[in-house]
Amino acid sequence: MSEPVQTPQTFPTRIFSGIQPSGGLTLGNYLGALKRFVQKQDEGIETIYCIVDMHAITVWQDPAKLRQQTRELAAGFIAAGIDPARSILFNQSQVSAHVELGWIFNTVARMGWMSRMTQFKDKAGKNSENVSLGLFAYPALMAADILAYKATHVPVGEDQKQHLELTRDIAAKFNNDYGVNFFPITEPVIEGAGTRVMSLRDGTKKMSKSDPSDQSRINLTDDTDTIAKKFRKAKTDAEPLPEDLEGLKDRPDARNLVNIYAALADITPEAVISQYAGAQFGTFKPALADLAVAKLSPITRKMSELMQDTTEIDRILGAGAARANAIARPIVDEVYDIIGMIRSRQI
Ligand code: AQP
Repeated sequence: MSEPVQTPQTFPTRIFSGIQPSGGLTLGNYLGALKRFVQKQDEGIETIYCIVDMHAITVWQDPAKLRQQTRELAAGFIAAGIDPARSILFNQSQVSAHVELGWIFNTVARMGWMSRMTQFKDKAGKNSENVSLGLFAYPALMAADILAYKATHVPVGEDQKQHLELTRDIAAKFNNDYGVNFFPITEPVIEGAGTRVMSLRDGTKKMSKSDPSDQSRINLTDDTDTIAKKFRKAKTDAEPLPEDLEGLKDRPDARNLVNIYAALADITPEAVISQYAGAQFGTFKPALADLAVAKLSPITRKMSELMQDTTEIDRILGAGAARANAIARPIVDEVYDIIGMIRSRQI
């Protein structure tokens, strides 16, 4: 074990989170992540937001599409309210500290921990012999994304909770193995009614940008008619909305629509139920569609305006990457010192 290195005992509040450019943004990404990223920025906390392109390639990505999706995601961040002057916004592959620390964390994380990750099991399915090694190692790189900035808080959707627990285990094991208090034990921030937006075709399955069925999700690029149509066709049951939330217990599709309404309107699911108790879906679905259109269409419009100038988007990502690198580089250099790597190269 190496000589303990002097490190700070407390960690200033710093938010980090990321989204993969593995498809277009969905309502799930917006309510579970993006909307809350903006809130954190507007609370005046230091916020670092990353388009995690190195994660996206853990499943096959067409190069031209990946470029397009990365720019579109950047446009989505800005259109939703991320201000690149107040938050750091960049794409992961422009800051090499992520993959460097990711490799080190591959040596810290245990096979047993990684094997328990349910997202890998879900994504690999019956095909686990044939998926990439990167898909399996994904959560160690995610830990590196967060800890390269010593981020103390990570706003995410419910689906990322287990990966955040792994990040905490990796930080604790690193600190313990090397006798340091170098990495914070990061807190997940999972708040509000939009932390688990479900598929519109199956209320027990997460809404996902890579679901083969486009009807299962609302995309941030969907036009007004498409949004209305998707909500109209969303799977529900024949019962009206109940008098209280308890009445939604065994009705996942209905519960999902109520949660979406609550998250879009910034009210609680209880408040939605008290407003719509006894209403048929023939009444509730159009109201939900109207609300979604009112909230999403200004973002969609702004996204398409921003996409007119991709040079400017690339400039913003490059400038964000330089700021991100200025934070992460010294942290990862210190990690090399802690673990005993010789660092004598002059240039
Ligand atoms: N359905 C969801 N409800 C609430 N939050 C969600 N998030 C994703 N889906 C939902 C949150 O969005 C952030 C970015 O997720 P990601 O793109 O990095 O990966 P993911 O969680 O795997 O999202 P997708 O849409 O399902 O992507 P694919 O299909 O490529 O795997 C995270 O904070 C996530 O919690």
